[in-house]
Amino acid sequence: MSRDRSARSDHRTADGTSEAAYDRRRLSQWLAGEARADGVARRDVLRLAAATGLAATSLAATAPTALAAPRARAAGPAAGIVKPLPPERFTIRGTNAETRFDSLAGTGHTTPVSHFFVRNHTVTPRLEAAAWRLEVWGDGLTGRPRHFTLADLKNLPSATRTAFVECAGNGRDFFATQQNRPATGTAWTLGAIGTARWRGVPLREVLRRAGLSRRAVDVMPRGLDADYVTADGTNLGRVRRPLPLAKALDDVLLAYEMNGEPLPPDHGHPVRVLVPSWVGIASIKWLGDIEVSSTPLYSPWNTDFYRLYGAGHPPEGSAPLTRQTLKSAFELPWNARLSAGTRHRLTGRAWSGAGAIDRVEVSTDGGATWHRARLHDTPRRDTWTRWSFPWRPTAPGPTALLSRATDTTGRVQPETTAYNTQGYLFDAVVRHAVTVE
Ligand SMILES: Nc1nc2c(c(=O)[nH]1)N[C@H]1C(S)=C(S)[C@@H](COP(=O)(O)O)O[C@H]1N2
Ligand SMILES: [Mo]
Repeated sequence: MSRDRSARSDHRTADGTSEAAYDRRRLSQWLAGEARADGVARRDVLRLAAATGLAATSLAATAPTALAAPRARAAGPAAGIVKPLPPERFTIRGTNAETRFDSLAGTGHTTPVSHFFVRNHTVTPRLEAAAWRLEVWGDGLTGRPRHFTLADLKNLPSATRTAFVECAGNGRDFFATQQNRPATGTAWTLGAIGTARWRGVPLREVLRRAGLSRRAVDVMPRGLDADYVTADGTNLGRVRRPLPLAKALDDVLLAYEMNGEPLPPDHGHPVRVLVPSWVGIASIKWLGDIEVSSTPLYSPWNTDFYRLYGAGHPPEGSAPLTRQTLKSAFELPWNARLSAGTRHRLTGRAWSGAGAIDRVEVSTDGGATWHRARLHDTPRRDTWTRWSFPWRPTAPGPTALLSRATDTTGRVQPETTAYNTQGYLFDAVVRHAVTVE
């Protein structure tokens, strides 16, 4: 009991540091037979534990060498996405669709569904809202499993939040193109992000009504889309990832509306989880059930995936990723052609998972000098801030435009991002290629 309480208070702030401490506790409990890791290879948890120094060193011999991210089996371009994906708005990447940043110019602060990126491990399932039920179950409840219809959820107190959903791998392609070290996974540029107004019921309201026990420590939402099978044929089961109880009780929504409309099929109809400021994988779509557990939980999405591996990171990988990093982007096509001698209004967006945007600077001379961009939104946490910068190019030829964001916690976009094998959390300044003519 005291262990459960300390686990809870330790990650009360639900940030990366306390998740690291909590993760050690998860691992030691697993070693003591007190945590469950269904669907995760025993050797993978042993490897984490061994490298963290929690298990006998001989276990380190089980460390696998290949941690390549599995790729979804794509049956064709964007197979399985329901909404239209016109090429002027989207770049198709396997089962996923990346938003073209230039298509966001003039769309307003929130991203219309018509422009919002889609990240699907398999395909968008077609679910009937009327037949849908949420099951909340597990030994972290005081009683039996509870079921909620969509009408039940809508009868509970609702909350609305403007928040981005951003894939942890957003910007991954720049590990290859700017840092000469490709990482495994979808080669996103900067468009694996969108911001919407989400309306739904706070997860804590649902957990309380389901009978949350004082012993609960982890909450695992799971999607109703098909099992995820890796390229080498391993079935990892349905997409799911545990959330520490502290975060689940904080600002997490079970969202049924996106930008004032019922959630569309590709974004989780009828109900998705929305975990503000955290990596996109936490925001489970097509929610089917939530396990509430009195013992720590694992899934492949917090062991093999969504940790940082590689030189510069601990051998056991980082703690599971939580908050998103800091980025900024121009709303310009790649290799945009801009006429010399004309005043152009460059526009873009900047965002951080740690706080609000404090300032954005632009360099038009390769990073030698920086100038403040004008901000067009009141910067707020969990969402992005639009900015603009006037530029009158003179010399014709190819060049690069750079933007650099700083957030209210003092984080600044660096020149390079330390490599990690799966290409997560790219945060370096991007050199956006343009041609002046
Ligand atoms: N059930 C389920 N939830 C999921 C996924 C998925 O494939 N299945 N993908 C996750 C990932 S990796 C991301 S980045 C976001 C993407 O949300 P979006 O498609 O609405 O943009 O959903 C997350 N939730
Ligand atoms: Mo993602």
